[in-house]
This record gives sequence, C-alpha cells and structure tokens, in this order.
Amino acid sequence: MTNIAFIALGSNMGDREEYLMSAIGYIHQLKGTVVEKISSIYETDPVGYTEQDQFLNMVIQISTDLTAFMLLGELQTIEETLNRKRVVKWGPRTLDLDILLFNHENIETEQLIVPHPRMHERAFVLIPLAELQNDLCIPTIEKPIYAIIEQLHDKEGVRIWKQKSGVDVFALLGN
Ligand code: PH2
Ligand code: MG
Ligand code: MG
Repeated sequence: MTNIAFIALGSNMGDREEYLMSAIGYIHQLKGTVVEKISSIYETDPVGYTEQDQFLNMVIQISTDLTAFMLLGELQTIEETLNRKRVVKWGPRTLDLDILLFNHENIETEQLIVPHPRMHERAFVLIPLAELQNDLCIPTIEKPIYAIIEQLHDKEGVRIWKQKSGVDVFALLGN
C-alpha cells in the first residue's frame, strides 16, 4: 500500500448515514485499498447553494495502491452505484466523494485537482479531517489544519451527529 489519501464524504438525500456507510464499505473493497481511519459524522448546514437539506459529512483516511486517477474513477463509480443524480451544481446529492489529499502531491488537471481547491475554506471538511490528523499541513497552504480552523467563520454550521467509536469501525468493516 504505497499511497495515503484523505476522502471527504457527504450526503443530504434519503438515508444519509446508510449512503456514507455503504460508500466506506465499497472503498474498503477496492483493490489494494484499506480504510485506515474514519472520523465522526457531522451534521452540517449547506454551503454554497443553501436552499437544500442539511448534510451529513465525514472524512476517511485510506492507504491504496491505486493512483490518484484510478481512485477518482473508482469513487465516481461508487457515486453512480449509490444513485447519485447531478441536478444542480452544489445541490442535493445522495453521495459525494471528494479526494482531499493524495500523499503530499499537487495535482492540477481538468479531471482532478488535489489538494481539493476549496477544502481550506470549508469547516465541514476541515473539522472532521482534524479529528484524523490535527497537525496535517495542506501542501498548497503550508499551515496545519488546526490553525486554519481557528480562522474559519462557519464553524457553528458543523455539529457532531454521531461520535466515532472504535467498535463501530470494526463492525462496519467486518474485521
Ligand atoms: N457539498 C457541496 C456544496 N455544499 N455543504 C455542506 N454542508 N456539505 C457538503 O458536503 C457540501 C455543501 C458540494 O460538493
Ligand atoms: Mg463536494
Ligand atoms: Mg464531488
């Protein structure tokens, strides 16, 4: 397992928790991929397009033999499998899977930008990410996560919904 990646998960339609948990199950089954860490689940006010229901958001850390582009393809397949329909940009979705970080790489292509270009301004991404690795530095920003969070304004829109428990992680992945 040569690469470490952080993935943000979000859902604001249907059985939101079920979509997140199914997605993690699928990711864990990807070839040469292990889900290493899972954050708590947060309920979050919609950002951008605000006339929509509240999201559940979380972040996971994986190790994988896949390249960033292979991983992107697999995540898009999982989104499609779990019924995602793209109606409005930034609008309601059953499942959104975004690659936040891939090792310390800087990737800028039409298909994929890593680090995720809006992650440093989104409390619904940074707060769960900080649970996994508080002192992580986003390559393009050169500041640890906790220092960026201190300066964010929309933190009150991110509320813990289900606290992570070690037992849950093992139950979920069946090992
Ligand atoms: N995703 C968006 C746009 N707005 N707001 C919240 N709270 N959570 C999200 O995951 C989210 C959003 C586009 O991907
Ligand atoms: Mg997104
Ligand atoms: Mg997305």
